[in-house]
Amino acid sequence: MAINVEQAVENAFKSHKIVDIHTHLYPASMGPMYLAGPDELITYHYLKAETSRNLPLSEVEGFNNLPTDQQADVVWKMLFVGGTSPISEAQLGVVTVMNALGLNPRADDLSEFRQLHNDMSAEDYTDLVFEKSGVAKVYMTNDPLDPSEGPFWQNGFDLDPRFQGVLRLDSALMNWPEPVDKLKAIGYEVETALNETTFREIRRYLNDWCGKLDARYMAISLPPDFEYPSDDTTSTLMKECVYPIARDRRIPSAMMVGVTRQVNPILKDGGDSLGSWDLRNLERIARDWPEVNFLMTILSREDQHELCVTARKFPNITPFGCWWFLNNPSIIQEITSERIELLGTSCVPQHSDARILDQLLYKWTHSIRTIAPVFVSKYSDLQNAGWPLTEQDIKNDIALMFGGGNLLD
Ligand code: FIX
Ligand code: ZN
Repeated sequence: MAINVEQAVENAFKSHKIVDIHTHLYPASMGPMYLAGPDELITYHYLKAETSRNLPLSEVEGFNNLPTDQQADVVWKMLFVGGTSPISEAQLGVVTVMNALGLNPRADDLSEFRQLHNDMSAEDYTDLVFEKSGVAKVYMTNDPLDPSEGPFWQNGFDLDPRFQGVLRLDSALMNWPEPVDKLKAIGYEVETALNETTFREIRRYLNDWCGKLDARYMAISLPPDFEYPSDDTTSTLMKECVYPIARDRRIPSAMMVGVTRQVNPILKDGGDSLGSWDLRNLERIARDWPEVNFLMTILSREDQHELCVTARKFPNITPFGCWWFLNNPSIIQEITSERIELLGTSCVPQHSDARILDQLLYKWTHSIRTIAPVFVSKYSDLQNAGWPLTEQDIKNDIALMFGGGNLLD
């Protein structure tokens, strides 16, 4: 008996609570790390970059140095009130969020949004956003060396179980020996030299903090010229420390490759860009470390098909998400199609990369609006090929790919 595939896919997404495996979200109990509400949402660095394109060049630096609330007023005026229609993905996202909260997206200012947010406790706002977004859990981006975040983990705090830990390694490993003082300040006797003492102390740092965070995986973002093997310091530390600990602890090593940091520092957190990565490096990493599950997200659109093929060659590579500049409907559709065609269900189609809690209200509705039709097409092909498809089949697959669970195998 043929099923209504479109309805079945819609039901599967409606009945599944998403596990969002890469975000920069933190619970309200982490104080300044918790970002939510209109002023943070409107000053998301995507929107600041788009506003900067609409300002006179002479005003861009000043705008990017304004206090958040003043910046939000400028963004609102430039991109939503006085400008053309807000049809970029980041602009559309704000409209989706305001609609979900019952707010008027064509308001002249942010007063209504600010009032709604100020009238609610952070805990109630968090409950509202999780309820409306269909998200069950979010994986954080945790850096014990961050001066704002570290004290929370050192002193202890009440962690909302909807927020799960991920050990982020950029500040501990990159641009060596810059991390030496920060690591020594919290008790790891690393040395400037990349010697066995340093390797041993960094492995201790990884073990200690994967434990403290109950880390779902270890993550690092890497530039497009990251090479392996190489005597580059980051590559050496990945080989001597991260991959062995990932193997021994049986947790994934996530690599997010292709980011070129601060190509335009005037834009601050909006100043990063991208470049293509030579995936021969990934072949060598996956071959050398067959027991490590490599969660891979790569920033260049041009590398996506090759990532799928490389994942076919090495079962320990799991592509995840449509990262950053790829998180746009036209590219999400293309990437998801080629992943399903080449990898079936052995991938994690999406993550939100949300930085502000409110973004959960648009990043997933926008993604599922684009991803669901891909699954409708594939399941329709399956049913038309003669497979007696059931609704439960589709529910099981969606739960696997959007549930975080297969990462822990
Ligand atoms: O390295 C990362 O985790 C990136 O996602 C961020 O650095 C970036 O600013 C971002 O949030 C992109 O969406
Ligand atoms: Zn991120």
